[in-house]
This record gives sequence, C-alpha cells and structure tokens, in this order.
Amino acid sequence: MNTTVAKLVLAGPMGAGKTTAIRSITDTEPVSTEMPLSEGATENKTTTTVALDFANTLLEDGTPLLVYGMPGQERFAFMRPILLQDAFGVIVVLNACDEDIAEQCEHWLRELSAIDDGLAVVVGITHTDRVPTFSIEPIRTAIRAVGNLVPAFTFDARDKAQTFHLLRALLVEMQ
Ligand SMILES: Nc1nc2c(ncn2[C@@H]2O[C@H](COP(=O)(O)OP(=O)(O)OP(=O)(O)O)[C@@H](O)[C@H]2O)c(=O)[nH]1
Ligand SMILES: [Mg+2]
Repeated sequence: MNTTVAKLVLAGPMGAGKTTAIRSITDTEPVSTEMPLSEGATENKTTTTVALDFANTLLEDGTPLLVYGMPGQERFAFMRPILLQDAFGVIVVLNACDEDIAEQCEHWLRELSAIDDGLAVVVGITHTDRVPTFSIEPIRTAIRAVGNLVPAFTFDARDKAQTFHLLRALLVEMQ
C-alpha cells in the first residue's frame, strides 16, 4: 500500500489566483473559508479566503496530493507556519496587475524561507493577459536579491494545463 502523501501549499497576495489555481489542480471545488470582500470587490472577485482553502487529488503516480491555500491577508499570517507543516513545496502566486509585484515576490520568498528554508518553491504570475507591458525581469531581480534560485513562470490560474505546468516545475525542483 502506498502510504506517502504529498502536501502542496499555494501562497501569495489577495486576489492573485490561489483559490482558482487549487480548483484547476484538483478539478474540484476547494473547501474554502471564503468571506465577502468588504473592500476592493470587482465583477470577478467578490470574496476572499480567510484561514485556508483545501482540496485533494491524486498525482499521476497515484500519490495522494493535499493542496492548501494560504490566506493572502496579513492578519492571517499566523496560519502560515501551520499550513506549511510537512509541505514539500510552495507555489507563490503573484498578480501582474499589482504594481509592487517585485516587492511582493521578495516579501513572500523571505517569509517562506524564514518559516522553512528547505521548501521547494516556484513563482507563478497570473493576469499577464491584462498587462500588455508585463516584464518578468523585475521578478527575476527580486529572486536573485533573496538568493535562492527559484523558477518563475507566467500562467493563467483558470487554465488547468498551465497550472499543472507549474506543479510539474515544482516537482522537478524537489529532485
Ligand atoms: N484575467 C485573468 N484572471 C485570472 C487569472 N488567473 C486568475 N484569474 C482570476 O482572478 C481571480 C483570482 O481570485 P482568487 O482565486 O479568489 O484569488 P486568491 O488568490 O484566492 O485571493 P484571496 O483568497 O483573496 O487571497 C479570479 O476571478 C480568477 O478567475 C489570469 O491569469 N488572468
Ligand atoms: Mg482565495
């Protein structure tokens, strides 16, 4: 019997696409603690995750995969070490529409390595379809500033194939 269980965590700021990416990876509706957004609601984004998201699926080799989403809001920062316990890796989801995306990238990478410096990490940038001038260079500079050589990709969290590409990159990072 295969008793191995893999635990993946998605981190990143509010509205980046963590809950959407979990939906794409697991093909199920995550068990989420979603609350109506009191500020900053848009046509597409009316709720925010408080505490956590959770969904599970199977990897291609049959290993059960547990996927957790961290809340983006700083007031739930205390949840981060709890969610990261026994995780093999983290996808940091960032939003190309955020003007301070490079600072956010640096912030999340430092935050994660302070909690556990053995984690495999990849950065995934959403919403590039809405930013025609988007350049990944400032993100790469932020990654170099932190010191860990973390791969960074653009992806659309609504797209299963693109989201899986990111998961595969993370699994390669672990090897
Ligand atoms: N245009 C566009 N929309 C995207 C893309 N990726 C995700 N979205 C949308 O962006 C929104 C992201 O919302 P969520 O998945 O709730 O974001 P979250 O990271 O879970 O946010 P919090 O729970 O508030 O921290 C959803 O409406 C998605 O459909 C993308 O690449 N392009
Ligand atoms: Mg969410």
